[in-house]
Amino acid sequence: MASLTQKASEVAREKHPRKQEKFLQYGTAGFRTKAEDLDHVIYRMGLLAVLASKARKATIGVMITASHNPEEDNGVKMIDTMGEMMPKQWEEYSTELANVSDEKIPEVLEKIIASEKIDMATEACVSYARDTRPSSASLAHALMEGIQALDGKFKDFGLLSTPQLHYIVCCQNTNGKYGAPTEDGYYQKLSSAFIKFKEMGGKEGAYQDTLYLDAANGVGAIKVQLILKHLNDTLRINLFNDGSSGKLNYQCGADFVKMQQTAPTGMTLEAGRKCISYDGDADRIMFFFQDQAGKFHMLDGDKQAALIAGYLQELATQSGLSLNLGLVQTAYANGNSTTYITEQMKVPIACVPTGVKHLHHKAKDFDVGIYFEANGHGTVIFNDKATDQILNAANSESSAEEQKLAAKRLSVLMDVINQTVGDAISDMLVVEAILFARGWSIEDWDKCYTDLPNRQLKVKVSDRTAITTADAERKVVTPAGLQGEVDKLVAGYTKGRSFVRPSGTEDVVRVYSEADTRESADSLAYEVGLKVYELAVGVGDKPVKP
Ligand code: G16
Repeated sequence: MASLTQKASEVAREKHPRKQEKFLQYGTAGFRTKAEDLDHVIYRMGLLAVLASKARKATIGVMITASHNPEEDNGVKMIDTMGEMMPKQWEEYSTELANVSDEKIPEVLEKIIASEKIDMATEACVSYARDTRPSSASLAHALMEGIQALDGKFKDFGLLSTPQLHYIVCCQNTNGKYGAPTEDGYYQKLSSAFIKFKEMGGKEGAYQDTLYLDAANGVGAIKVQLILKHLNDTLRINLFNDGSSGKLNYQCGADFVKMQQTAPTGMTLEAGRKCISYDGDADRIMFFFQDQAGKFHMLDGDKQAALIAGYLQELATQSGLSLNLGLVQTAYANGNSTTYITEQMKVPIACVPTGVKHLHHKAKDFDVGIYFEANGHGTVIFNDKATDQILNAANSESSAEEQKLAAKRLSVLMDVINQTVGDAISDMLVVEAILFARGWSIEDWDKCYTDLPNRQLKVKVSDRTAITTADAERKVVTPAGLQGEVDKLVAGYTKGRSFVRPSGTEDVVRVYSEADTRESADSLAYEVGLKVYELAVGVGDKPVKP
């Protein structure tokens, strides 16, 4: 064992040395920073993935992407055996391993081997993929060299969307029970379920099967064209920002649309057109349209959650099933979405900190757990009880026709959903399936509730880790006094709400605010942003008055 970990250190020194002392933290979605600072980190993630695979006696996934971040950034995250995020202790191992000197690599590896009681004779297999960033291919090579240094086996899936790799890892570790562990298997599963769902018929209405897609100049542009080939004209897509000219995520993509509350560049809006934006690695989706009066409407993760939860709840009731269905949100959820979902739909809501791992984990408390971040990242997970009940009801000879049809719809929709993680392609199909079933246009869907005006700001500070939070990020703990200031400011606005938290993917502090009017939401965000700047040692430009 010692000779193997020594070899890992030698390869590091020769080929992937740690060139600077900058501390890097495994954050909300793995490591994210400038691509040029990542070579040694990704090599080391190759080493760690081998240990994780041996510890789990199963395949581990590694995705190279910085998702919504600018093209110059890159990142890496590990995917656990069922396609989920890695547990906390593995995040801590990642951070420790990423920050030691090349010479100390054997020491850290051996400590992990001992803590996890890893049998080094166990075979290891790592599946990995990358996004379309220019830096991703060479970083994938560094990862592969890390895997090889510890004698691990690997499967390189080349370019994939992040959720496709999550899906494949889950399929690999369930011996194909969740689907065929290939990219083609993913298209087959989702598309055949979508076609089947449409064959069951929908209500007459204003539904249209045409979408206008801003693919953020990312991997989603390539992958959506592949799934379209399997969809047999059940969906039409006009593609924009397909990567042929524009820059990744630059003035386009789901994060841009959500943050700026406007259409992406490179796409012309026309009244009634149903538009969508993916982010750079296609794990988030935003819907939007322009109305007849020229006003922009955005249907974010909260509205997608409301649509999906409402329909699933209806089908569960019609099927006569007794399922505990719930929704998980974060502090970013619009106040009016929370009110609508709890008071009108009567669906229970849980609030957790930002990050898929928190939402996914909490969603497991329900038989049918729907989770969505307002930024458009979300999915639905069905536990074994729900899955069995739905499949039994769909195949039952005794139940009434209407009951059986509802259960069949549920069972087919389950296969359109990528339950492993939020997935722009899968979510697009799920939303389209529901709109088709209801006979709804995007305007019909939008009417369920009206968002409270809201604003997000980024504030640069000298050390964002100085900001700590509690109560699912709704309260600031440090710096002392900041929460009191936020409370005072919020008290001055009707329906005011605001919170502050350090980003886990960018070197900024995020400020969220909402209030009864656009002007108030903007002004509250500005005032809170200024307090953050003053009390948390802001750097660079101060927040600008709206
Ligand atoms: C990642 C995470 C999301 C999170 C987002 C922003 O998204 O997967 O859960 O909401 O980062 O995180 P933060 O506010 O901490 O920067 P993505 O799409 O970039 O992978």
